[in-house]
Order: sequence, then C-alpha cells, then structure tokens
Amino acid sequence: MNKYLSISSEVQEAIKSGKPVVALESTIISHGMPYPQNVETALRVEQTIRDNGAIPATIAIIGGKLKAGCTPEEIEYLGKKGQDVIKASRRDLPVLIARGEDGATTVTTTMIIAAMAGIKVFATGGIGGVHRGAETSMDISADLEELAQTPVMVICAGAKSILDLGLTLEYLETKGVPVIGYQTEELPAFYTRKSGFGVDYRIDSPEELALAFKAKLDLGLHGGMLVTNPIPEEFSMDANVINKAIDEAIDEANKLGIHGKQTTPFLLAKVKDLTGGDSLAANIQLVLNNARLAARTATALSNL
Ligand code: PSU
Ligand code: MN
Repeated sequence: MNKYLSISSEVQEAIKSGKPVVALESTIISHGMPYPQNVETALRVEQTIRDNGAIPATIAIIGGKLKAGCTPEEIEYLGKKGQDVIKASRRDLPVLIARGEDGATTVTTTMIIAAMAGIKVFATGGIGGVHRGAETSMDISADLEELAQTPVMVICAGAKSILDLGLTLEYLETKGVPVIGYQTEELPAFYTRKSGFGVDYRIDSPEELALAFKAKLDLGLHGGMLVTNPIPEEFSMDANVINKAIDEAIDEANKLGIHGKQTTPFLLAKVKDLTGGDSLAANIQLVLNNARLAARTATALSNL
C-alpha cells in the first residue's frame, strides 16, 4: 500500500472480502453546497449506500493524506471549512501532499484515489467537461482525461449545460469512454432529464452495467465508464428556468473574466443563487438517486 494513502478499516475490510464499495467525492461537500446542507447530504448519501447493500467511501485529502473512507467528523470538518478547502484536481496532488494540506477531491482525484484503493464504482452529481467557448479558452475539465485513463465507473446525472454538452460527448468519444444512459437514450442534463443529445448505449439494469464494466476491465482497456442517470421526474426542473439562469451566469463570468479552476464553482454558485432553493433540492435528490444505483451496481459487480 502506498504511504500517501489512508484507507479506513471498514473500507479496507470490505475491499479485502470482496464486498461492494462505492466511492464519493468531496468537492461536492466543500464547494458544491452550503453548510450545513452539504454535511447532511453527504451523510444521507452514505446511509443510502448502506441501505442498498454497499459500503460508502467518501474520498478527500486531509492533512496531506489521501483518504478512502472519511469518518462523520471528517465530513463535518470538510463541510464546515467549505471553500477554504482547496479544490484538488490531478495537478494539485503533489504540492498538497508535500505541504500536508487538505483538499476537496473532484471527480478526477476521487477516481485516482478510488483506483489506488481498489474501488471500482463512484457516485456523484455532475462531471466536468468541455466548457462553452472552449475553442478559444481551451477550458476542458481534467475529469474527461481521467475517464480516459483510470478504471472507475462514474455514475452521475449527466452534465450541466454550463458546459458544451455536444463537445463534451465528442471528447469522450475520441478518448474511448463509453457513455451509458441508465434507462434512457438521451444524455440527462443534471437538473433536467433531457439534453437533446443521445448517449452511446442505453442500459436498463445494474447487472448489465456491471457486465459491461467487467468486460472493459477484463480486456485491459484503459479508462472508466460514464453512466448517466436522469434525475427522478418529480424532482426535475423546468428547462427554461434553468437555462436562463445558466446563460446569465455565463455572461457574468465572461464579464468578470473568471477563468481556470474558478470557472466551474463560480457558475455553479451563480446558478444556485438565481434559482434559489429549487436547484439545491434537485441537486440533493439526484445525488441520492445516483447513490442508490451505484450501490446496486457495485453489488452486481461483486457478484460476478
Ligand atoms: N459539476 C457539477 N457539480 C460539481 C462539479 C461539477 O455539476 O460539483 C465539481 C466536480 O467535483 C467536478 C469538478 O469534478 O467540479 C469539475 O471542475 P473543473 O470543471 O474545474 O474541472
Ligand atoms: Mn477548467
């Protein structure tokens, strides 16, 4: 085991005995939601995974250690410290570790640490992707490169239309990442069930998700698999309301010259301000929905 990695005893025991484990990210805790809803949600997500037969492993960097499996106290710490926890992508790991700092793991770093620990399934809300205007800004999330190289199945609710969804799908195609729609032919757009873009394949059961991912692993094909799971109908938002807020947020980001790692958190916070409590409630529900599917899929995978 590498000296930078710290796996909780519960997660370690589960991995060793082949029990299903689901990884969870911490940027959604420290940067994605306000305190205390962030902590409440993170704990509810963990409980949902347990209720569906798997062991949760919330991933974060604490005091320079790569943690697979956080305690409720550590989750409280990450949630309370909020934006002061550095948003940590792949390029941030070396210096954060050297300095013994904390880091909130994005999809990218959660995949890296999950793979190091031997965890194959990861549930989150939304992934990063190719930003609108990327043809000049070159702002493409490291999440896409990670999906191209690290063997973890990422279960999300699609991507928000703060991104260019068409270009995001093109990029994933080039990199050989399968984009699966869970019980849908259409890529969900996080707050809404539809985006107007098709997925590569529709899969209707956790068992088939597990079989497809196992085939990818067995063949030694690099990289992960992206499973997009639409937000439940009753919690989905009006596309016009959300798209108007997103356009406004992007205009403001451009005016203020927001760039680099600030772009995604800025846009997410702005959209949340403009749409009030509705978008937070939707966000919480879709994460719980992804946690359920991830737990069932990790269970199916461990039965193969
Ligand atoms: N998109 C969301 N919610 C999020 C994120 C993205 O709808 O919380 C977070 C995730 O942690 C994701 C990261 O991995 O932002 C991507 O950031 P960037 O675009 O800077 O790569
Ligand atoms: Mn970026």
